[in-house]
Amino acid sequence: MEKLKEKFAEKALPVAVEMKQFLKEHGDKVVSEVSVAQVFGGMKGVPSMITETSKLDPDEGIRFRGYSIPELREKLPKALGGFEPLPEGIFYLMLIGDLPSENDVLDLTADWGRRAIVPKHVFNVLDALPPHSHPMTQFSIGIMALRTESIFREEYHKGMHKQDYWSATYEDAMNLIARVPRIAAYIYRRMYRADDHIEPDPKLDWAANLAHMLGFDSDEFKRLMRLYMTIHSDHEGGNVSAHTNHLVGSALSDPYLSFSAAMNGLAGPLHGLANQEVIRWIFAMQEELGTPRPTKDQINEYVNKTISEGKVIPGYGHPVLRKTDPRYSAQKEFAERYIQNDELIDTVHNIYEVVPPILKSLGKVKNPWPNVDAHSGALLINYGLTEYDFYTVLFGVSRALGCMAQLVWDRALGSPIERPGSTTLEILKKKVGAD
Ligand code: AMX
Repeated sequence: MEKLKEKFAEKALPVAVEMKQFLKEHGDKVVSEVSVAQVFGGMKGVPSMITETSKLDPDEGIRFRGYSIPELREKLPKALGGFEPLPEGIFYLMLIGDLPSENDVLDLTADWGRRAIVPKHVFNVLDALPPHSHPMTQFSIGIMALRTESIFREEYHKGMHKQDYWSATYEDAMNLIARVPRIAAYIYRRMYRADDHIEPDPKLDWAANLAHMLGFDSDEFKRLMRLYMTIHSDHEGGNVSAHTNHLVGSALSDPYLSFSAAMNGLAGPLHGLANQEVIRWIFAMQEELGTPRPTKDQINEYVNKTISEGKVIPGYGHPVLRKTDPRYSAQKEFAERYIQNDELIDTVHNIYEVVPPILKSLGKVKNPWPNVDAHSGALLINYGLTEYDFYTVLFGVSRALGCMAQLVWDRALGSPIERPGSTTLEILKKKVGAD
């Protein structure tokens, strides 16, 4: 068995035993009560699943196995001469629970490199789609086309013992992570670079290879991709994409089915598509105002107009967070370090000063602060990746790290099929004594 897989088994299998014992002893204890508002409000704040990879604090933001984003930017191994963490490191941390060594991430880069070959039929399937299909449609279909390679599906069909589910899931997870950058880059080059495709470079790390296959070979863009892939990878278990991945996986659908479904959730404008919507909204504002650098007063007016038209301000608000998203702050720091005098980035920072007071004044928005998507597009545009309807695919490539680490854990812990209860208005009325 390969080293990482062995390490995972050593870590996860005793946790599965511990969890069973914990359940036996404490299964009937009550951990929370559910209010009527939570039943109607998308189940927010109801603790109802186990996700070990990361935990979201409303005020502090995400912690991956206890480490905040600033801590990870310092502690995770970096590429030679690089400043940003290698996403291989965050995957290792999520999967194993400990910080990786330099060698651990080098091993992962090499392993994913070996697994990265995408079969020809996947490209044929993509080529059969109209070129104007949204990149997320193509991405989801590309992942489904890759399902022919599922080891879990094949082994299940052969009658695999349930104690081996995690092992087959691990193989699928690693193959999927290794292959999605190639699918993403293929979609990009097909749509925007006249089908002029670029082969992976086996000397490059996972994120740098993605940059290379997209056609962006500068060191700075590779740094951006390493940061981007690290910070978008996971946001605990309840967000739409991670939860979909977990839910679909709970039916023992293989990782390709689960992850493709997760990507369909990520493609919604209230979730991952917000990164394209932010840029679309800023461009529409610049066009309407006739300036690439609107003043704060002009932004104020445009924000109010957007709200009065019954639309949301993309990139602002969050179902859990109640402060500025540290993923926003990490990208702001990146911009301040590498990019000076950029009209779009300055506008993003001016929007940050204008939007929160307006959202607060509405009296109903629970979190007026920016989320990860408020900043990411402006950085990509700066480096020439201007085709903003592609942005959610980049988010999706990164999310493969978290979703796959979560799924391997799910199978190791023997997570059962998920089946929350639903109720009716009539039943609820009776329960609370309302006529
Ligand atoms: N602009 C305008 N109104 C907003 C708003 C925003 N950015 N965020 C929330 N509101 C409104 C809601 O639409 C809702 O209005 P309603 O009562 O009239 O329907 C009200 O404020 C209460 O909403 P909430 O409890 O604060 O938010 P939520 O948990 O229901 O939704 C989110 C969270 C992210 C969907 C919402 O803030 C939003 O639509 N933001 C813009 C889209 C966005 O940036 N999404 C990306 C999130 C991060 C990610 O997943 N990538």
